[in-house]
Amino acid sequence: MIKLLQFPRPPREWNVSNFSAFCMKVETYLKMAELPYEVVDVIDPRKMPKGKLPVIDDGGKIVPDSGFIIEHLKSAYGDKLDAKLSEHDRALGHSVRRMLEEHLYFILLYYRWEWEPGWSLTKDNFFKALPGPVRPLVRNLVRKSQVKKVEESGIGRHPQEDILKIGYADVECVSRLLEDRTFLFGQEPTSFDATLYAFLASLISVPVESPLKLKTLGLSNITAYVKRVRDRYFA
Ligand SMILES: N[C@@H](CCC(=O)N[C@@H](CS)C(=O)NCC(=O)O)C(=O)O
Repeated sequence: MIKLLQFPRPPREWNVSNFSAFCMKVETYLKMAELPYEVVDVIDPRKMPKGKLPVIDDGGKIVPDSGFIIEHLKSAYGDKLDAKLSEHDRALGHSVRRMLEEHLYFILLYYRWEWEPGWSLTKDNFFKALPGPVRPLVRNLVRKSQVKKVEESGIGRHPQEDILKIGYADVECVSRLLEDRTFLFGQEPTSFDATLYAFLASLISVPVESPLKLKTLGLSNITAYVKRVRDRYFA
């Protein structure tokens, strides 16, 4: 059976299957594609081939990176989710995916690791699987490295009101593209919905009450979409 290596699950009140949107993306894809899998908890991503999670172990074949994982799953088990997509929709899906994974991602990191109210929740919840004595040291080191990523991405150089503005522009763009459809491209999910759900839920379902979350909750098609995917695949 496919093994999905990911961070240990967050507490129930986080309302998401993983702290990491990339891990959620792969798990959502596996569910949408109806591929059986089991989860393996990994505490230290530095031991992974690319130093990051998620990774899958598919019968001994180790595949890191959510994008390459989905490519592998498509070629090994067929591509029923995306088979009917037009070239135009594939290109559009690709652009949306990149916007969320390579841009909105750093804004989510900012609100969880740098913004103090978010950090106080991350600090108390993300490190629970670590043995007590090493916890304070590790969490400070990890925070430092996450904040460095936010700064180096350029997001952390903006004042807070601009971070909200920049993040909301992404979410509003998704809302306009989604309109009132069930999934991004119609009645049935595609692999792009795995990314969309993972990043939107990571923003609005978790208890980090960021200004971006509060503003996004005003977009009714986004909140309905997140609820719909969650009810269908993670009930
Ligand atoms: N491009 C990768 C990104 C994965 C990623 O950034 N994972 C983060 C968690 S959200 C991670 O493992 N970070 C650990 C680190 O950078 O030390 C993918 O699509 O899987």
